[in-house]
Amino acid sequence: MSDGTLRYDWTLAEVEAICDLPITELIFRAQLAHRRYFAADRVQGSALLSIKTGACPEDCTYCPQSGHYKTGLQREELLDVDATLSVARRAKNLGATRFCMGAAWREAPRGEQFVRVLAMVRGVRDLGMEACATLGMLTDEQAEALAGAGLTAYNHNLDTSPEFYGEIITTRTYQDRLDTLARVRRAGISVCSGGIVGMGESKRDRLELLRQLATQNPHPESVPINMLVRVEGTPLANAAPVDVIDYVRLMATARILMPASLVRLSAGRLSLSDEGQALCFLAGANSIFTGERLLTTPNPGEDHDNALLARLGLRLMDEPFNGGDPVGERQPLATPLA
Ligand code: SAM
Ligand code: DTB
Ligand code: SF4
Repeated sequence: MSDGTLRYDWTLAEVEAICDLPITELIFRAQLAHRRYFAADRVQGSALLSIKTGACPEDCTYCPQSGHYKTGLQREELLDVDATLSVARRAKNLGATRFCMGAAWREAPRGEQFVRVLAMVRGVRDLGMEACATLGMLTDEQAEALAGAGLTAYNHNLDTSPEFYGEIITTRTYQDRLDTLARVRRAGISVCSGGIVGMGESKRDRLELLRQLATQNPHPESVPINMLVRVEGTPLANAAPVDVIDYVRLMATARILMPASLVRLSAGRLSLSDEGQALCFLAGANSIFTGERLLTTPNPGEDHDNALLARLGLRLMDEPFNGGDPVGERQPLATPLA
């Protein structure tokens, strides 16, 4: 089925067959794949900051920052560079090696605001951290400018399957997302792209999302699997909770399909028990968002996470992954198993 060799030609039937394996076999295979590319006791700490908050023109039904819904969120214009870098510095001191700046834009702006974001990127890199940004759609020129400023990765999620996408967002298309991802890749920036579960999508939609990601060549270097954070005022405020075992199966499937990528246990950890999170790590998840806030919603925070990692005998990575280089060498292999 897969021994951790990189493949880009997965069929949906193959993806389904992996996801449906007996859980013991599924986790075992995910572990084999994981250990070919990563140290199994290490998890990357990645910190998030919303650098521009709310009033977004897009209508993503999951998102508290969409201007289409009344979520009571305090809007905020683009932060200044110093404020951003002081948050990055604090995050670094608390163990994060990656800093992701998120903005509630449909597309990255032009002019002074974009220049300010470039300065933020340079500043984060100067701190010795990986710099990630998620600013909406990009032009080729913007992608090249971000690459020139040293941006390590660009986050742009496909969110779900092409078939379900129109149920979630009507103000842009799946193809728009793929086009921006292609621009990011062409500019030599590493790709962070994943999705959300818990929006009313079917199992097939979830697996098709993974297939979309895993048939890109190269694979996205980073794959965040968010569990929907249900926010009052959004159309998905009352969506049904996600079955934790289904979520774990998805993590393991992502790990097997894209063995060399960071699979991120991302938004939604407050809905998971410590045991649920432990299962996600067993399934091959190897990153968490650190700190008490995601972009606009709460996250477990340092004290809880330190206790959890200690209980599990896991440690945060202490070096930027890839040495912070866009698409450089992968982290040295953990002890090969076979
Ligand atoms: N506006 C840019 C965009 O959409 O690409 C960047 C910021 S946007 C908040 C980044 C990602 O956060 C979205 O693609 C979505 O996958 C995720 N996200 C937003 N709201 C979420 C929620 N309530 N629960 C889980 N993930 C969420
Ligand atoms: C991603 O996939 N998850 C992060 C990051 N990329 C930017 C964002 C999660 C946002 C959760 C809702 C919020 O806090 O606003
Ligand atoms: Fe805007 Fe991004 Fe939220 Fe969609 S997910 S409403 S594009 S901030």
